[in-house]
Amino acid sequence: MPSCRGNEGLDHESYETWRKARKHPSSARRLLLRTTVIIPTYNERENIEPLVTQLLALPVGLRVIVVDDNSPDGTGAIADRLAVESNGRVGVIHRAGKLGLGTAYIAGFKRALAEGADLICTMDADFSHNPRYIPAMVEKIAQGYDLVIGSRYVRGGATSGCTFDRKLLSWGANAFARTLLGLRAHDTTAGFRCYRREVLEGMDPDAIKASGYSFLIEMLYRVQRRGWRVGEVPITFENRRLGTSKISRDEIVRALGTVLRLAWARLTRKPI
Ligand SMILES: Nc1nc2c(ncn2[C@@H]2O[C@H](COP(=O)(O)OP(=O)(O)OP(=O)(O)O)[C@@H](O)[C@H]2O)c(=O)[nH]1
Ligand SMILES: [Mg+2]
Repeated sequence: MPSCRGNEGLDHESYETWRKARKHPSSARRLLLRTTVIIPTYNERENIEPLVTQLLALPVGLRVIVVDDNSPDGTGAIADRLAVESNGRVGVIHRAGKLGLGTAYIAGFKRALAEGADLICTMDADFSHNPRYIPAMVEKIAQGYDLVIGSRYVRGGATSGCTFDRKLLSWGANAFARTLLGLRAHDTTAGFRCYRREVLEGMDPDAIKASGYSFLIEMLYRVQRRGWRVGEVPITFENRRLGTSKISRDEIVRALGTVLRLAWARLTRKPI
């Protein structure tokens, strides 16, 4: 596809999305130009540079914010170097230690809002979430959605390279959260998301009690409760190839507790 020269990492569909957005200097284009991607990192030395490089190579003026929790493997120093080399397109938030995924997102949200981003995306550093899906997610926002999830569980979505146990855990967590909380989205635990600025502005992120992975479920629940429109774009989720997973048994138990707490609030119509 010669017309894709210089757009390495974009598949045909994503490229077409971008091309259309460029032809029509409409809301999609404006959003693509005002998008910040937040990447929380803890020990992602092998992944952070290729990921940031691919994001910056997308033919959209993305900004990237890495939120690093003083990774012992030196991820934060690599991110600092990328920031220097990026001509202001990469920012880094350094935190003192491993403070959890939820508060890492919150720190990134606050920075992105303060910088004036219109669209704030989040993704994992380990290539489970491929940057090539971002144009399609942004396009969906431009169609009128307020939160778009890169989803494994809608038609056209898939997982690749995951063990049976991992698939079962993910499927079980989703079924549990959807049933108890009445969530309409299919991939409720996905960290690959794009939020319209107004969604985050209307939310007090510090009020979110859940930390770690269950933050994602609580966030989605609050977004749906406030009546925002949630859409999903199919993605193939690829299991991490480099580095190690940070999911622990404690995180899983905490996520279970979060769903039960929110389900109780829903049952008793307590405002959250
Ligand atoms: N800043 C920060 N980032 C974190 C923390 N825990 C995990 N992360 C990052 O959050 C993202 C998701 O973590 P992963 O370990 O990939 O967890 P996962 O994707 O749910 O699990 P795997 O599929 O097994 O990799 C990655 O980019 C991690 O580096 C944390 O405490 N602080
Ligand atoms: Mg991962």
